[in-house]
Order: sequence, then C-alpha cells, then structure tokens
Amino acid sequence: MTEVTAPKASLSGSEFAGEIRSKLKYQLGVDESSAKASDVYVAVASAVRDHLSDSWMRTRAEMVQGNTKAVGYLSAEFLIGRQLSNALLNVGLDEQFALAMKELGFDQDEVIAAEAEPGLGNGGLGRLAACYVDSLASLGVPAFGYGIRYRYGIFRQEFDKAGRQVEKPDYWLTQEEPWGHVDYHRSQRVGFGGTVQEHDGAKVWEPAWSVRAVPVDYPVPGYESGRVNTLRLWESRSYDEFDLSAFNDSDYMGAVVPQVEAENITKILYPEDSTPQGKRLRLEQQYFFVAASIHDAIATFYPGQEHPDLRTFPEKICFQLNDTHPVIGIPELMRVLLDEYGYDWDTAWDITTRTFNYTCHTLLPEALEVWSAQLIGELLPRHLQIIDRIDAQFVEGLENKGLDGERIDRMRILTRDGNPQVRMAFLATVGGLHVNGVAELHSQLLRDVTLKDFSDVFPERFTNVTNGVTPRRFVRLANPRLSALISEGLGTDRWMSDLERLQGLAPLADDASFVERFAEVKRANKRDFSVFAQQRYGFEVDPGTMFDSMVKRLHEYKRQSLKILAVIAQYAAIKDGTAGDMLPRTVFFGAKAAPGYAMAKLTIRLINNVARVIDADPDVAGRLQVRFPENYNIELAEHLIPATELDEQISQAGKEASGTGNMKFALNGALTVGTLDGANVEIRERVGAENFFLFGLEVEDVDRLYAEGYDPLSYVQADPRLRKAVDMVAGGVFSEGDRDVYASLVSDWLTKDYFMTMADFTAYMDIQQEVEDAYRDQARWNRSAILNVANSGYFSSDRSIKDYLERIWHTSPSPSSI
Ligand code: DL6
Repeated sequence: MTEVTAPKASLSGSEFAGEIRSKLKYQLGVDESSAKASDVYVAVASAVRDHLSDSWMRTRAEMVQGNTKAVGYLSAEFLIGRQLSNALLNVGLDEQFALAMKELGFDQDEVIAAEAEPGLGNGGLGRLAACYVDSLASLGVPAFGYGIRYRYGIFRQEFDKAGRQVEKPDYWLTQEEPWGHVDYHRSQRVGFGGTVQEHDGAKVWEPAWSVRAVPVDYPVPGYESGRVNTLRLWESRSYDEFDLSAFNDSDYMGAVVPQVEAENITKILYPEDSTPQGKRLRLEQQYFFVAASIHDAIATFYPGQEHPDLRTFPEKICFQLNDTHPVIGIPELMRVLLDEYGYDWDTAWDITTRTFNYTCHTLLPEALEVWSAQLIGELLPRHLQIIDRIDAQFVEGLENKGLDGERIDRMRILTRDGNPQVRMAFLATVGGLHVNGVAELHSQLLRDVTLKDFSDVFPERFTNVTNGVTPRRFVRLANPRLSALISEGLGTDRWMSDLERLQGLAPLADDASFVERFAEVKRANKRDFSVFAQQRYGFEVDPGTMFDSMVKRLHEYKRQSLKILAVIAQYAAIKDGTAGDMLPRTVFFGAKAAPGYAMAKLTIRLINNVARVIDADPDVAGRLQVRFPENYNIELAEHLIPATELDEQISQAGKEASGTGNMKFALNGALTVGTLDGANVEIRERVGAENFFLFGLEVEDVDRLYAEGYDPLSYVQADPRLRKAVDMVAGGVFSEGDRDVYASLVSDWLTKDYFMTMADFTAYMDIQQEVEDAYRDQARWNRSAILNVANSGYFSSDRSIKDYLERIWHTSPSPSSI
C-alpha cells in the first residue's frame, strides 16, 4: 500500500508564490500588478487543487481497490462554507500561503474573503454534513458525500426599512469557481413519470422523461491525513439542450423549454413547497440525487461489469440517510436490483436493508416528511409499487408478531385511507439497519415517543450518535488567538486531530497568568468583531459590554421570542429606573426565517424594531444594545462565535434535536445559558453544572403542562415584567404606535404559546441575574470559560464519526491512512 504523507513542508513560500504567479498569468491572464483579490483567490485555490490532485486520485483508487467498506453520506444539504482557508490548513500550506501573499504584496484576509460562500444548506443539518465529510477525510475513512449542486443556495437575507426580512436570490456562482470539477463521463440518466410495463413477468419502468445528472466533484482534503475524499454534487441538465426545429419555427422561448425544465431540478435549495408544484419539485430533487448516487456507487465499485454480483454491495458501501430527504433511495435500490439486475425480491431486500442507515434530526412531527402516494405514483410509478409491497410485507411481519390492528395501522409505511401517504421516516426505519438520533436526549425521545412503536418491535435498530463539529474550522481557523494559546498551554497542536486533549487545559483554569491571557484573547476577539461589524454592517458595537449571542434559524421552538421579551423587560426596567446597576451588554441575533413562515418573520421584524427603539433612546446608552446583522451565514459565525461570552440555547425542552452551535460556542470559551434540551444536556454534564446556566421547564414538566391544559395568560399575569413587555409590544412601542403590526404574535403568546415561552420567562430572567453576578467576577467567569473549552473535546465531529464507524457503519479507516 502506498505510504501516505501530507505534502506539508515540501514547498517554500517563494515556490508557492511562483505557482500562484503562473496561475495568474496562464490561467487567468492577468498581470500580477493589476490582479484583484478575487483573481488571486482563484489563482491560489487552483494552485492548492493541483497539490491535492495526487492524493485525490490515490484516495479514489484505493477506495475502489481496497477491502474497506466505504461510506456514502446522502444529504440534500452540504453547507460547506468557504473552502480555501480550510484546504490550506488541511493540506499543510497555510504558512506558505502567508509567505507567498507577503512576497506578492496581497492582503491574505482579502484574498480569503474574496471567495463566495456556497450556501448549499439551511442550517444545522447541512453544516453537520459538511463537518462530517471533513472528519471522514481527516480520519482516512473512504467516503463520498453525495448531494446537489444548487445554482441558488439559501436566500440572501436583507432587512427593509420596516425591519422585515426580504429574501434575495443567492447566486454564488458569479465568479470562477475553482473547486468543482465536472466529470461528464460519470453522468447518469435519471427518469421520471411514465408507466410500468410487464414483459415476460418482469416489470419495466418506462419513464416519460429523463434528465442527465452531471457530477461536480469537490475535493475534501483531510487534516494532515494525506487523504482527499470526494463530495459529489449533482447538477441536472437536459438531454435536449435545445429544440432546433422550434427555434427555426421562430419559437425561441419554446426552443429552450426542455433545458429550463431539466435545470429547474437543481436550481434552488429547498423550493417553497406549500404548492403542489413545489412539492413535486422537492420530490424530483430528492429522487434525482439519490438515483444518480446509487448508480454512481455501482459504477464505482463494479467498474465495467455488466453483470456485477451486487450481493456484495453492502460490503462495498453503506449509505447514511441524512434525515428523510434521501429515503426514496430505498425503493430506488430495490428497483435497480429487481428490474435492472434481475434479483428476486428477498435477495434485493436483504441487500437493501444491509446498505442503508437513517439519521433522524428532528422531534417535530411536522418535520418528518410524508409524501402523497398519488404524487409518488405520478412521478415514480414503479417506486410506488415497491413501497406498496414493502409495506405489505412489513404489515404481514407485524401480524405474525401478534400486534393489534390499531398499532399496525399506526405503523404503516403507506397509509390506506382515502388519501394514502408514504411516511418516509417509517420507510427509513424499516428499510435499513440502524436508526440514530443526534444527541442522547433526542435518541431517547425518538425511542420513547416519536418512533416508539418501532423501537418496541425493533429495539436493536435504535442507537445514538451525538453530533460534533470540526475543530479545524471552528477553533483553529475561526479563533487563531485561542488556538495558539491552547497549543502553548498543551505544548502541542495535536488537539486539532484529537480534541479530547483539551482536557489538559483544565489545570490551567487555576493558573492566574494563563487565565489572564485567555481573557485577553476574548477581549481581542471582541475588539476585532467590533471593527468587522462596523465595516461590514455599519453599526457600532461596544467591546466593553458583555457579548451575548443567539444565532440560529428563526423558529418558534428555539424561542427567540423569549430572548427579545427579556430584552424588552430590561429596557423597560432602565426606563422606569428599576434596572439598578445592570451589566452593560450587547445582544446579538443572527437568524433567517423560512420565507413562508409568517410568525418567524414577524419575530424578525420585532427584533429589528426593538433594536431601533433602544438605539434611539439616550436613556439606554451604554447599557443595552441589540444588534441583528443581516444574512447570518458561516462567515458571520466564524467572526461572532470567538467573540461571544454568553451563548443562548433556550429552546423548549424536548424540541431541539441536538444543536451544534452550542458546541462551537463552548469550544470557543462562551458560557451557555440553556434549557435541558438536545446536546445542552451533554455539554452541561461535561463542562460541569457550575459552569453552565441552566433554567426552565424540563421535558416532563412540558408534558405535564400540556396534559393539564397550558394557560400562557396566567404566567403573563403573574410576572409584572412580562406583562409590561407584552403590553409594550401590543401597544405599538416597537411599531410607531401601530397596534396591528404584532397583533398576531401577541395573540399567540397570550392564547396559545405552544412552546411555553411565557411559562419559562421568570426562570429566564432569574438566570440572567445569575449570569450578571457571575460575569462581574471576571476571575470566576474566565475559569468557567476555560473549563468549557477544556471539557468540550467530546464534541468533535471526529468523535461522532468514530461513533458512526463503531455503532452503525461497522467499518474502519482505510489501512493506508493509519
Ligand atoms: O443534527 C443537526 C441539526 C440539529 O443540531 C438541530 O437540533 C436540528 O434542528 C437539525 N434538524 C434539521 C431537520 N429538520 N428539522 N426540524 O434541520 O439538525
């Protein structure tokens, strides 16, 4: 086996500068003296890619030739972020880059910032997938990430004058994109619609139309592993690019219709799916990328074989279904095995169920996808037949186990009522080997509540893998000052690939000089952030205040409402003189709301207007600020997280599956104020209860309150601060006197409040008082912050991947990489 080494110090800064120079000249055709940062970015990225080529080809060859089972991570989202700095670090060219930029006279930060951020995901789920492909490569696990190369990623968020979210298209491909490599030879045909015919007893699906799936391959360099895995993102193209006869008949628009229709499939991330057309497009996207990926895996592992023995398929690759989006892959693999390769049902089912595993990322029933059987039948008629048979076989098995009819009906994959539906989470649970949740509490609730019927019958299928984040991007690159201090404190930088080593910092929490240096890192990061905020968003941030951040998707269960009501209550206290010597703070929000989610969008508007009113009020100056930068994305996270001191993880207990922001903040030395929800539970266990601000109802309390009949008004009446805050919103203080603007929000708070914001308000205000007391004792605060860093090593995505290897994939790193 080839000896694998990272190309670390084999190149000098000057040599690297020479490579960049030649890229500028021969690839971009620009003179070094007139090159813009964006030209230099493309030149550097292309040079880095050249360095990856050997390892990339070798990794691919070894994956196919080796005996190690590969992992196919199927995900509709990969929120990868900018690639350049990560690639430079992982491949060991970061120092050469700094030297080369100096020699060539370019500002390295400007060059890094010239890269457009691919927003190919909505939030935590997509970012997790990106962390996992990074860790898979770093650990030397042969793996593919399989997904979609959307032309438009998640929308760019702007705020209008009234503070409302406005969605703008995010066209991230406006500049040359040096990472993706289009591999036309690996294109796949993906069919849709049509009918199923029977020939000599065999079923043959004759699609009505098909599109060409073209792979765009992105290199995923492992950190110092010498491995470069592939993230293969599919783009849809037409087979009939252009209808010449229509054009010649002067039907210029008609001539491009097939092309437009085909390209629409991968045009946009998460098309609005409240309309039948939107739903159809979502299903087309899902089928498109999994069908292409399954065919690609067969072509990869059985190259050139007309009659491969696919009974060995589960030994070659296992597919991880990242949530329900790729679950249509189960009937697709069945179809391929039955109809294209002629296996009998039992053999096909055996192969399929040994190939797939499913990760569930939610506890919200509405987030578990359900497709109408009619839609599946129209778009994928053969798949509906297969799902029908899987369901029938499953039901027969349950009957044989003696389950009662009511329970069986509850568990059906394909419901049998007037409007039959396919429950994708159930299909995933039945059609694979393992099901996992993403934090211990989440996995327990999946077993005990959401998928209880299934865990009762198949307890051995259920397991947990707590999420993790990559320390390379979110500590080493985002927080270079802290990284240097950690390396110095530990006497090594090996923590970047073995994050549990951070525990070695724990004794330093009692070393006064280390504590002071740690505090200075945070202060410097806060100053940096203030400069960044001024330059990027044009707003003032006082680095002398406590930085308190709540950044995540805007969703009612996450309870940005709780935070903003507390801010309003503090504002009111300042105004009426009861605030005392309140701790000066800057509260940061970062959040996008789904375009069709009215309540979330109204909350955004409220936050913006609270920020505006507070800013305009001289009575508050220097005591309380709210800052809501537009368009929260990975870049902003990378700036804000290292500067944050208090992280808000305040979802209603039992609703946040895990969270990964909570891990990033703890690793960067922020303390968490949080409920016992998702991975907060495990963070608190590890960092110590005394270093975590816990408040609020627990899962059992929530259940009890629902059962008793929850009455939010009683909580509003019981706490005058809450009453005042709600009155201010209702009375138009944040809407220039217009009482209608937030009427629906206020009415929800008072009459429904499904996520029990009102019930948790008093406890939240109390814990914030504790936060203030703790913060005033900076020695104590910094000690706690260091212990957060020291005890968060468990939350590395490398550990998560090792758990997947052991509990689910039953494979190991490729021998050459260890
Ligand atoms: O597992 C990644 C991430 C979790 O950290 C979040 O807690 C969870 O909300 C998110 N799930 C989704 C899926 N849809 N929903 N709801 O984005 O996954």
